[in-house]
This record gives sequence, C-alpha cells and structure tokens, in this order.
Amino acid sequence: MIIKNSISNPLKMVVSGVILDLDGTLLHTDGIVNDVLKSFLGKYGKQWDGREALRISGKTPYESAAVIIEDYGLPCSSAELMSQISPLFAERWCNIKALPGANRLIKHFSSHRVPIALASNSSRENIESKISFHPGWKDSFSVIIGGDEVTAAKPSPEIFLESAKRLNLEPSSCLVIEDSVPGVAAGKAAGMKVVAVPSLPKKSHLYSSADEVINSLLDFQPQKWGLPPFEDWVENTLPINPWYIGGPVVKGYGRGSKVLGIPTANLSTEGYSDVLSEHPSGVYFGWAGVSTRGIFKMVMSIGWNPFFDNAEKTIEPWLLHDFDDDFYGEDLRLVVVGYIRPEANFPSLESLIAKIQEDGRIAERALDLPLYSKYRNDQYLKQHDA
Ligand code: ADP
Ligand code: RBF
Ligand code: MG
Repeated sequence: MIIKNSISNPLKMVVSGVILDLDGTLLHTDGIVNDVLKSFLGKYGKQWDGREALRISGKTPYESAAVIIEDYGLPCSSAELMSQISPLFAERWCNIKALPGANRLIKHFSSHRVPIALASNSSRENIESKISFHPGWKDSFSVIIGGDEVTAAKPSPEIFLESAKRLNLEPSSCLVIEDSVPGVAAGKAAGMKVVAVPSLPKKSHLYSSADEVINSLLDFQPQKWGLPPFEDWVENTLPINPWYIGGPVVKGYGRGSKVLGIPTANLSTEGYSDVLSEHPSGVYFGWAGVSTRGIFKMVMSIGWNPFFDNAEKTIEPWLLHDFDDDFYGEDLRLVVVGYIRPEANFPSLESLIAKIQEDGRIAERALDLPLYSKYRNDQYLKQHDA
C-alpha cells in the first residue's frame, strides 16, 4: 500500500463525498469481457489474448472497439463491431458479480449518509441495466453519470467534475475510487483524491499518480479520508460471504515450506479460473476437509506471492494441524469464511515466516468464534465424490 499524502497534514485527507467507477471497481466485468471477446474474435479466426485487457481498461466501448479492430486487423468499422458485440454483452449483464467488498462499501456509505456518485465511461443506459441486478445499488447513488452524458470520456476530468457539481461538492472534497489508469488520471486532473484498486495484477507501478493504491475494496479504509470507519472487523478478521473451492492436492513450487514449518497443500486450480479471478489475492482463512482425514482449521494465501513473484495465481492453504504424512492427490475441500490482509512483500524470509505464523494464530483464534465455527459442519467439506 502506498500512501503519498503526509499523515502530518491530516486535513488534506478529508473528503465529504465519494465518486465510484463501475466496471472493474464495483463489478467483476473482466471475466465477461474476456468471454465475449474470445467468442467474438473466434468468428474471425482470431484468438483473444488476455494481455490486451490493459489496452481497453477504462476506455469507452467505442474506444475499445477501435483498439480491437486495430490490434486484430479486423475488416469492419468500430460501429459495426459495436453493433455485433453489444447484444453479446447485454445478455451477460445479469451475471456480472459484485466484486468482493463492493456491496459492503455501498451499504457503509449509504448508512452513514456519505454522498456517493457513480461515474462510468459506459453509457448511462448500460450502467442502469448492469446495476439493476444488484439490489439497493441504484438508490444508494445520489448521482449517476455515463460516458454518453459528457463531451469527453476519462481520462478527461469532465465526468468527475460534473459528478462533484451534482453532488454539490468542491472537487477537492471528493474521493475517486478507480481501477483503471485513465480513470485515475481523470480523477487527479479533476483535483480530487484518488484511491486506485487495479483490476490487473502486478500493474501497480502504472498507478503512481494515485494518492493510494490498494489491492481490493476489502482493504479500503474510509477513516484515512476522514470518513466513518468500517465496524465489521472482528479480532483482526473480516467476515466475508463464504465461498467454496476444492480439488486434488498438487505439487507446489517445492520451496521447502515444510522445512520452514509452513507446508501448504496447493490446490489444482483447473476448472476454477472464475473463482480464482473473482477473489482478490490476499490472506484468507476457513475450514478444510481432507477426504480420509477429517476437517481442520486452515489459513491460506491466494495470489502471486510477491516475495517469490510467482507467474501463476495459486491457492495455498496451510492446515493448522500436524500430519504424520503427506496427502498429495487427495481431495481437499475448502470453505473460505474470512479475510485477514493483502499479500505483501517482505525484506527477509524470516519476516515473511513471522507474518504467516501470525496469520495462523489469528485464524486459529477466530475460527472458534460462532460466526466462523458454524461452517465447520458445512456439507461441502464432507462430499468427497470428485
Ligand atoms: P509443495 O511445494 O509441493 O506444496 P510443501 O512443502 O508446501 O510442498 O508441502 C505441502 C504438502 O505437505 C501438502 O501437499 C501436504 O501433502 C503435506 N502437508 C503436511 N502437513 C500439512 C499441513 N499442515 N498443511 C498443508 N499441507 C501439509
Ligand atoms: N507470500 C508472500 O510473498 N507474501 C505474503 O504476504 C504471503 N502470505 C502468506 C500467508 C499464508 C497464511 C500462507 C500459508 C502463505 C503466504 N505466502 C505469502 C506464501 C508463501 O510465500 C509460500 O507459501 C511459500 O512457499 C512459503 O515458504
Ligand atoms: Mg505448498
């Protein structure tokens, strides 16, 4: 996490309202964009390369269309591409999930009467359709503005300046939360505070103009901006909507974590790419069922292990129990019930290990709370019929 504003100047940090971006910030749109572009480009005999995602992130639909036509040398105009692709997107909107922490954030601002605006490069009509599938969202925003309601899209500051005006706030009293590089640029150009929540991994260096870069909305701290703090953390843990993942235990990177006292039973992520991309990297905890052995407390990391800078996003649960032997190949089922912290880098292996040990103690204690212990009996942990 990067904080550029000086703590010694707290008044600079105080805001009265928040302007939120939609796609990639509140909604997990990436998966759908990937699916649609993959099937669309397939028809032209081309293959969608996920790496293009950064080139269209934060762009208007029309700008994105132009980028795709150019990069793939498609024999059509932007308008033609848009008319072919729009229906493919429209039929998927009912399935776009809220990003972890989005509902919590919107409810928090609503209940504390913090005025919020929604400002997206997407058209007003599309914004309305997308949010209609998320109960309570529409009424929580005092202002909603689409890219078609201003003359210049982000990175122009116009959409944010117009949002501030309609919120009756000075730009300097507004905080923008954005996942895209053009969105961050627009917020800064508008003279606002900006928190970046990059939706693409390992790209935080592109967001250096933001006042703070956080890993996911779960890490947002309203009190840093003079707003009411969240009150839902319990003993250093954040309860989340439980989610489930399971499969055979596979070989990990073999870094001798057992030697370090922290064996992690890596899960095969095959068939779980959606679950994996939906959940921000970080340290989570919950319950683990191992087919022949029983149910155990576990704490896990999801992500790229910044200390080792892995190429793949992995899921590595450490079961808080001493086993006599290994269980490679066995079916492992997890119910993930809470969040502890974002993944971090560390100056030494010792400090990484000390932090993981602390995560273990936090999880060990928290899992005895009724709030979390009830999931020990979840049927999913026992169904080893895969
Ligand atoms: P790898 O790099 O292959 O994951 P590790 O050193 O992390 O190697 O060891 C993980 C393996 O150790 C697991 O796959 C599992 O079979 C075994 N194991 C033994 N005790 C535990 C435990 N408490 N938690 C997780 N895995 C354990
Ligand atoms: N790796 C990191 O680089 N940064 C982390 O913050 C981090 N946190 C972890 C937390 C837990 C609970 C576990 C089990 C692992 C974590 N790891 C992290 C992964 C660690 O680097 C990996 O398991 C090594 O292989 C352990 O030696
Ligand atoms: Mg491992």
